[in-house]
Amino acid sequence: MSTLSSSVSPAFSSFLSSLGWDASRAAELPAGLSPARVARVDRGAAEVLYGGGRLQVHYGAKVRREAAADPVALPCVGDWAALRELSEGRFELEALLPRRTAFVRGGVGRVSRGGLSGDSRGQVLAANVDVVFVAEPALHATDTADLGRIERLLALAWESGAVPVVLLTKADLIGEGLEFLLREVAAAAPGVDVHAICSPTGEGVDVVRGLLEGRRTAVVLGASGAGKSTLVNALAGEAVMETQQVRAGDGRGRHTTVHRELIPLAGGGLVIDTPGIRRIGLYDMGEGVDMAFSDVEALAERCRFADCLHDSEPGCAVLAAVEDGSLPERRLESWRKLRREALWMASRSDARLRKELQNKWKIIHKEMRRSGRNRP
Ligand SMILES: Nc1nc2c(ncn2[C@@H]2O[C@H](COP(=O)(O)OP(=O)(O)O)[C@@H](O)[C@H]2O)c(=O)[nH]1
Ligand SMILES: [Mg+2]
Ligand SMILES: [Zn+2]
Repeated sequence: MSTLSSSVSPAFSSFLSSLGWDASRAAELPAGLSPARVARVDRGAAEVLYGGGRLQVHYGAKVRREAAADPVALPCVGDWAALRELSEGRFELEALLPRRTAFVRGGVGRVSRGGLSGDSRGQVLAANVDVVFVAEPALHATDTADLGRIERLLALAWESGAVPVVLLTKADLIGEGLEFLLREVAAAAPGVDVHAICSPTGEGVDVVRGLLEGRRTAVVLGASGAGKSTLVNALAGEAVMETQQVRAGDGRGRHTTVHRELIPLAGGGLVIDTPGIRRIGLYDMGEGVDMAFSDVEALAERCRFADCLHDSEPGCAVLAAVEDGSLPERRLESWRKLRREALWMASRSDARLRKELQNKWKIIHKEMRRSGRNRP
């Protein structure tokens, strides 16, 4: 269908492929539109990488309509966009190409009065990402809270369809405890590679760069001050992102990265820097939590009862593993917490779907009544 390969210059097409564009993408591009990749989003407009440069584009009517119905449809960093040229050099973002992966967090709408806050609406933090880097400073990565944050991000990362990798940043500040730390974090991240890095000296950065080979796209997630932007700069080989200066006085850092931003790396591959997010809720979960807790899932298969809740049932393999110390109790607690939240989110989105359906029928009935009245 697409005439892309025949209609664009070699320079344009090599620029596109450096952004991760390929033949299967070309087949998805609507005829007559041009491809661009969203580098950054600013209320109602996107900055896209296009034709070897950057371009500010506004959203077309269809994109605005779909985003009003569901914020997940809003263009987001990493998206592939189809642009329509309105007049010489002026473009509009007319459509998004299907997302291969999407990191979606939940509970970002209104805050409810109940114990758990947030509603069932989601927000896409990054799209078409191949690797999710979960950045955690080595200093305090064994705190229950920090391991819990890693597990939460891993569940969301697995759910996104991308491959998660844990990066223990600021490895220079930990000293001898590193081996112990790596084991501790690995136990909270079954099936996930864990690397220690020190971005200012470049230690471990080559390993990270290697994960982007083949023009892959990564997103770096983690708390504010985790060293995300410092890593991005080390990968880029120059200061593309502003990093935190420790304030004199209280010694605490301040927020510097405000926008999520896609950065093409000179050596190949792309990385998305993000601001630290304080609260990250689960969104509609399929396998995400199960994959982040594959160790618990594997144990559960050996429980006497297929519907074992691992509470106090006889013959429970999960409780037995906690008893003999092979499964940290903290991890079982964490699994319970995330399962509960996932179930709660599912019930919320069921309620939302019901409500949307009701509203739709209300509108249809209203229109039927109106057209009935108007009939001559
Ligand atoms: N000692 C040490 N400091 C680091 C390292 N990586 C980052 N930092 C410092 O940690 C602070 C926060 O880094 P920044 O990249 O801005 O964090 P971000 O909020 O996650 O983007 C800055 O003062 C960095 O210089 C590291 O590997 N070792
Ligand atoms: Mg930053
Ligand atoms: Zn059990």
